[in-house]
Amino acid sequence: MSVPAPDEIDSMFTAYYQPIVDLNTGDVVGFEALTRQIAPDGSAQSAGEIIEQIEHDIDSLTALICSTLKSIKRDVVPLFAVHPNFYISVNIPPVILGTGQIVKIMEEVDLNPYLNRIVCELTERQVLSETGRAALDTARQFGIRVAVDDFGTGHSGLAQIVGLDLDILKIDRSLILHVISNRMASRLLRGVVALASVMHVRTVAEGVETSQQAFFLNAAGVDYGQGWYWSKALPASAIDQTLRTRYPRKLYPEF
Ligand code: G
Ligand code: MN
Repeated sequence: MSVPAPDEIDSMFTAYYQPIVDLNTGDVVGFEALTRQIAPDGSAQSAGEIIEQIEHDIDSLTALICSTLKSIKRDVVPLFAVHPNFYISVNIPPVILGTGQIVKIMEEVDLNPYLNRIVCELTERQVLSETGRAALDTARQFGIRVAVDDFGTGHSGLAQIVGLDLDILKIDRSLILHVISNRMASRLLRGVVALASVMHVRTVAEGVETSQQAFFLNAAGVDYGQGWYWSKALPASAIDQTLRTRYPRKLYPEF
């Protein structure tokens, strides 16, 4: 599979949006923008493999991030005035942050008036360069919030986040998967919640699939959840209605 050229990217991909839900109230507090590949029949497909290819080419990867940001500008910005409290989260690879250009990229796609509604998700799986750290500091001065993605999977763990001004910790799905069935996983989860509390950051549990998990995570003090229990990633046309929805909180089982 060859890497698509930068000028092919816009027509190949689109963004879908997965809701992030307040575990106390069931309100939708934000969405994560996720890349989908447009298939020949027009349907949107997972893009994992091709994104791995694109990650090897900085120009194509930059074009892909710009394309996602352009989708956000088109799909989400018109809703900011209607729904004044939700945020939009976007995955920014460390190599892109490493160019130090993130605020400039936001300007290029005309998102700079909305930086306070944007969260940059930074994966913990790849190492962030010094330039990337400086870029994040600058971005925060402009009002962008920063989330550490996939927390709990990185090799470097705490070393990666020491000295970063963070707003949100996203707890990796691999930990959430076992919180009900495994005593150590549930203790570890409560440890991460304590860590987030002393760091004064919010927590998002990723990959929540069952009501039992949602119940446990809420009881353990996790702020927000994201996962198939509430919703898969949705096309842009569903965002407005989803923001008017409050997911039922009382459906958690008694056990
Ligand atoms: O690492 P990141 O959070 O960016 O990855 C999001 C990926 O996780 C998406 O590809 C999305 O389809 C997938 N995903 C989202 N919610 C769930 C879930 O509840 N369960 C599982 N298995 N995957 C999920
Ligand atoms: Mn993410």
